[in-house]
Amino acid sequence: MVFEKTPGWLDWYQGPSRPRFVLPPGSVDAHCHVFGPGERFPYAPQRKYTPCDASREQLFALRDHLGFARNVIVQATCHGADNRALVDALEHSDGRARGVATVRRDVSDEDLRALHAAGVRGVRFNFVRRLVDFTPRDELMDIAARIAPLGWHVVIYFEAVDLPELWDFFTALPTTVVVDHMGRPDVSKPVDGPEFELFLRFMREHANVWSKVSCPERLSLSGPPALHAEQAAYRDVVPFARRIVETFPDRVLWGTDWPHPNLKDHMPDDGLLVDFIPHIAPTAQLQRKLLVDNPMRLYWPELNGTDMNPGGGHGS
Ligand code: 0GY
Repeated sequence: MVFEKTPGWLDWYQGPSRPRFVLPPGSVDAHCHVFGPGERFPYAPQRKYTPCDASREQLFALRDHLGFARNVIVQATCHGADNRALVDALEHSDGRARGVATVRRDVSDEDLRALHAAGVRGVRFNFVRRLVDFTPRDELMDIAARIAPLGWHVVIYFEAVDLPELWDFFTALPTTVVVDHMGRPDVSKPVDGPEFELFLRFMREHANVWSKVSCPERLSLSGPPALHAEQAAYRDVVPFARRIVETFPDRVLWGTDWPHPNLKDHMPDDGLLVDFIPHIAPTAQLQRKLLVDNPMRLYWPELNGTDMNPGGGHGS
């Protein structure tokens, strides 16, 4: 089937620069996607956008170019609860990718076991209104109860203004809970203001809550500087991400978000995104936790204590 991408949609950045920041050996890109290709893995009828194709081969080439060792591939809404593209990518990753799927309440135990065998370790619940239709909370809670015994976690995606309304649901989840993109703070508001303080309280009071300190390109109002200028790219996001990394160093993850769905004004150079990392995780110890120790603990716990670098990364 041939799909026309949503008008205004920007293609992902061709020929990304090589980052100046050298990733620690064994680093994990813990938030990225595959899209289709639509001809093989059709986009879901209920999708809110049609992306450009972004294949597993292209994702793995980016992984190697940037110096990552592994990927965590997150099911995007354009594929609905059809996880075939995700599973295909996991199965062709030589064990170097794990996944976060989307499932419905009627998923069978056999389906869950097959997803687990392919490398899925979590489900994603999306509350961003422009991306999904409403799913009743009791349905989501049933799913969480089904996946908890597998040792999986729940990834949640929401916008900061919706946290008060979602608080009770989130804090009742029985698993580790991973927040996408810091709960999308409004970075025009103060980092010490009540909105971001609520997010910090969410993490402080609930030790099962983790955060991805990702997507500065989505959150920034200041945008990127000229390529590799000394000034940090997306500098208005730095205080928010850095606060989370320094306060909760053992519960943070980082990812490129390649191929960057739904960006219409500006498409980031993924090399420049990697160069953002030392601004939010300024020490080697914080960088290692963010990029290696934390994602490995969550997604590859069985490799704990072994050589975690499978040959990828500049440090290999
Ligand atoms: C992201 C962000 C977005 C899209 C999705 O699943 C999705 O469609 O997550 C967005 O539009 O903000 O993390 O990929």
